[in-house]
Amino acid sequence: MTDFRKAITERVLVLDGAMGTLLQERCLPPGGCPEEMNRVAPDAVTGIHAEYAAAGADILVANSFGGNRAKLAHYGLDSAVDELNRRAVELARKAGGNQLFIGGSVGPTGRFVEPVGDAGFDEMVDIFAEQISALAGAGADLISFETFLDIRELRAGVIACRDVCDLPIVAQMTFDDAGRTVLGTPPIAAAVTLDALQVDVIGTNCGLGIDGIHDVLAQMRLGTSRPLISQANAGLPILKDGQTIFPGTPEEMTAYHERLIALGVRIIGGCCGTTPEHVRAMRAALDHFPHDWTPPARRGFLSSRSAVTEFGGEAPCVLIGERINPTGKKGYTQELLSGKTAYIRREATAQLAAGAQLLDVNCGAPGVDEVAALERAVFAVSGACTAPLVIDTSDPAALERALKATDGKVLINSVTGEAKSLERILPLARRYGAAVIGLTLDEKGIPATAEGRVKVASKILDAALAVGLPPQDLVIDCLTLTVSAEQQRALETLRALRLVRDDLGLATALGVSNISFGLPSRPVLSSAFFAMALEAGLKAAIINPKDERMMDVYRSALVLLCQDVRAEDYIAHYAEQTVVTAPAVGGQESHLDISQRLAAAIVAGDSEGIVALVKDAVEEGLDVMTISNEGLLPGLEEVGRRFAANRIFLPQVMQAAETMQAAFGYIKENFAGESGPSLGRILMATVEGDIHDIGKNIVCTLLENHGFEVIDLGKNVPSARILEVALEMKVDAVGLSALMTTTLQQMDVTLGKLRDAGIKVFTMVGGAVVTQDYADSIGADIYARDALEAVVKVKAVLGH
Ligand code: THG
Repeated sequence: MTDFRKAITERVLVLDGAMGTLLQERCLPPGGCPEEMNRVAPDAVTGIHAEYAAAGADILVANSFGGNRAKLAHYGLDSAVDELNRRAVELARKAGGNQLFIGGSVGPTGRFVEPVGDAGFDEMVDIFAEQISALAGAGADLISFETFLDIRELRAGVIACRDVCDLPIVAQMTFDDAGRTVLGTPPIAAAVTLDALQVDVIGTNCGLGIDGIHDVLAQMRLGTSRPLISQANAGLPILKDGQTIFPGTPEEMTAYHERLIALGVRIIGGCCGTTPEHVRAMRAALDHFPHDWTPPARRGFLSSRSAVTEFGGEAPCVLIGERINPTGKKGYTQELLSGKTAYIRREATAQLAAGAQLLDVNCGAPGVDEVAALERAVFAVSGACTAPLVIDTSDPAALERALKATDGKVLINSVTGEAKSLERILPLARRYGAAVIGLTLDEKGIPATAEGRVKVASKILDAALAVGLPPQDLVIDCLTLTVSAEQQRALETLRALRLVRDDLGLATALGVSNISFGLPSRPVLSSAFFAMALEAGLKAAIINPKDERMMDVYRSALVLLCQDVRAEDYIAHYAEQTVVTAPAVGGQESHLDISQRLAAAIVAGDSEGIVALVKDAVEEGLDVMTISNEGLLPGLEEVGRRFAANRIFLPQVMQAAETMQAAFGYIKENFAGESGPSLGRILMATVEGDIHDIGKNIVCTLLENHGFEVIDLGKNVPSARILEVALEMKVDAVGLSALMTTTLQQMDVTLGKLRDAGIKVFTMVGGAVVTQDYADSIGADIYARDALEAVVKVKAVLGH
């Protein structure tokens, strides 16, 4: 059989259609375990594979999607991981023989990685490694990650896969019609992160019809030069006579083939609702087009969970905020020693507001446990903002912990030309999918001349290429030394910038403000050096963006270097501004009244400081109703507005909710009975057969924060139980959640039973696959597309 990696360069392959929906029609009982069918109904599984093979599929995907230990545990099958995954591959192989490629399917665990959830990163890697070992051991030709919503969980999966085998990796996430995963990752950020992990094929499955999938892939193409995969649903599900129907016809699904091929899609398959009939049509349609595709040039990007920043190449110099660094900062050093994160979160947002695009995170100070501190800092910065990170440490152990804690593709700061450093750091960059700054110094120190530094840079480049890092992911720091010591070295640094760019073709970085150590009026000198370095082609500047002199130079230089086209950014910034005022320093919040400070703390997610603020408010004579209605709730409403405007994402909302809970926890404990009457009692549940509950849990938290009493029945809840509790507890509303198309009907069933029993309550439905149309069709009172909308709508009917 030909090699899979070679095959996708030669032609576009057809991957099969849905497994789950067909199993349900044929053998899978409601709420049953799909992977168990590999044991109890092997002929049905092989039969489905055989139909896809006959329809012309090149790749058959084994029935192993939920075959990880965490998922199988819901059915008491966690000890059968090896058996069920092996059988999955064997059954597909039986139908496909050696002519077809067999893909091992790997889906999410249903758990979330800390700090969002309770699963450790290493634990996640372990769970995936167990499943993938079984799939690889049984002879799978590739591993296909499908339907991931959490980029960090997918990172763990890919890393696990690389640990246990060298099979080709296909990595797919699922996006909603607003263009993000449920956890806030847009297609381009997913593409950048997965590209850095060096998977073979990047793409998307499920969630959308072919038109939406095409748009997602067009976005992904901007962030990667790798082959793409398309697996659309057969349209969006509609409900007809109590059955979920996927209305997409084979013709609709093939209408995008030409555009997909032009984008570099090298595998076309289908997700929910796609049948052998669709696959036959996809195969036939492919014969109408040439399959040639030339990958675009690779560009340099960094990513966070929710955003990307381009660097190097044609992109203008990026600004890296330097202020999360204890050098010369007593307050921050103190905070590092005490394990707190308020300074970090405040400086993260302040530096971005001032114009930084990336944030350097440095926790190295005497007496600080850097391994723990750096992880804490990464979580804190990721929770407070959406900027990609630069991890600044010389401790490899701290670096590795931080690399596990990050959500995207970070820049490692740094490796040196010393053999020991190259050996330790570069493999970490490769394994965790990071770019890296190379410092031009080696065992002999910093070369005095520009030529000497280029020589070290060249050695770092060779070592990077040898471990498989692409040159776009290496940035050379030509090293700024203070001009007060050896004056002529500043010129050597500037010369080195040009040589590294012209002779090695690499991007360059500098810690610009080092230039002025030991001299008065440091910003004057630093900003002049900055201007010269920008002209010499500097691509990444580590600076203090709150220093207006530096920002003035930066904005001006971009105009002069033709990188701010038509001076648009310059004009936007300076047109209105006649007098340049100094930026506010420290204690900016002191002029706000206490209610505004409470609201600001909720928005900032300051879960550590909120209780002290509530105490201050009580001391100022505010009663708890006022604290809640004029401080905390307006803060949460602002969070809602920012979320709706795509300015913040789910992790930030959760951090705000946690802050809210800390405040209410304190109030409940100390002022029982004073916080006012409950706004209503709401029963919440994920319906039977569905084991997803992150969305529902967020709704519960926010409803509680807004003064409702919530009875949370958890996940996989039978309709009879919902009925019983609704009656017994006299609830005012029932909220139901479902994340899978296969469990949607349970909503209809449950609402029907409530009506039949004559229980009059407001009903609310939500979840990834639920739409307003569906909610209307089953007679639900409220449809909410996210947790904040749920709160607004419930308040409108129950709250006063
Ligand atoms: N190259 C690379 N990384 C680096 C540096 C570099 N990381 C660290 C450093 N150099 C860049 N970061 C800083 C951070 C702080 C200061 C300078 C560079 C600084 N601090 C003031 C002091 O020490 O007096 C305090 C100023 C304040 O309070 O804000 O100047 O070269 N790759």
